[in-house]
Amino acid sequence: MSACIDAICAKYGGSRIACRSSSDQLDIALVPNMIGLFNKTPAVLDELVEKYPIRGAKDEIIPETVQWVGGDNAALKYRGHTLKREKIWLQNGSVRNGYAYYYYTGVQWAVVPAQTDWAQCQEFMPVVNGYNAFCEAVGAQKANQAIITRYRDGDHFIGAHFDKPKSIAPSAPDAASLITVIKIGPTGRRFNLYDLNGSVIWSQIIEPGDALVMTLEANLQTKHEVPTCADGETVGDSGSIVFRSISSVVPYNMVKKKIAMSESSRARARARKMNSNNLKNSKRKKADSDDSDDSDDSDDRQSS
Ligand SMILES: O=C(O)CCC(=O)C(=O)O
Repeated sequence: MSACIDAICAKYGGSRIACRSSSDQLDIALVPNMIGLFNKTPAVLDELVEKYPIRGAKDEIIPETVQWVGGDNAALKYRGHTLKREKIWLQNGSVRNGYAYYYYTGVQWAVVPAQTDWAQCQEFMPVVNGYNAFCEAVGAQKANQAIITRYRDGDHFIGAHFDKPKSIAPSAPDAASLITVIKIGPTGRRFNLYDLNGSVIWSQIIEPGDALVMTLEANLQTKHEVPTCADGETVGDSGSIVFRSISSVVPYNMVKKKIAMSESSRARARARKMNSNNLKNSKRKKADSDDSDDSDDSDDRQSS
């Protein structure tokens, strides 16, 4: 059991989540009104929505600026599919010193420059400073990256997954690595936790301002999800801030190179596809013209 999660429960009124089937306690806690500890309210989502532009389907991501990226932006799409959510990426320090790179399934290099220094997002700084003071108080590693997600309505969701450990610092004996989800916006949303066999461990609406805190290791023993809402249920804007301690830093110029490489391999794939379509079309045309030559012949024969 994590001493850090114990400290969170003791100092901040958190309650540990138990496994439904075995009643084993997990290193996951629900903390009431975490956002209030940082002298902010869930309305921070509205502030961010009002202030920062959204890069939609046809928009370019502008490096080193705070911006929302829409789920229909080519850089955020997952294997060509629109994602039903929008995101802002922030990190500790200038990206010129490297990007704190959080690896997740389907991440594209093209979206990495959407991340920028959280010092450029003034309305967010009380949350960052408060959260890192909280980490110090409970024996956790400080966060160096935050992802803000907006779910505009009940159709927006994130499917069941665990955060991949590849680029997240592991917990140390005296410093837990936490993944902290703080709910923001005017509306609460259901949050599901599953065991790795897919059985529900916990399913509850997390109210705006409350937080779900888990160690990296507890995250790996479970899956979490923000499901779509039931038919007919009206649900307004909701969002989350997820803090992580990222261990992988990718140099600024390396990200540029990776983007150039993936663009050129995409261009090569497009050219290959076009060539093969052209070849198919010219074969089809040739076959058609051979057929029509035949039919002309037969017509000729019939008319003669
Ligand atoms: O928005 C949430 O509540 C969860 C977000 C999440 O699971 C993720 O970003 O990996």
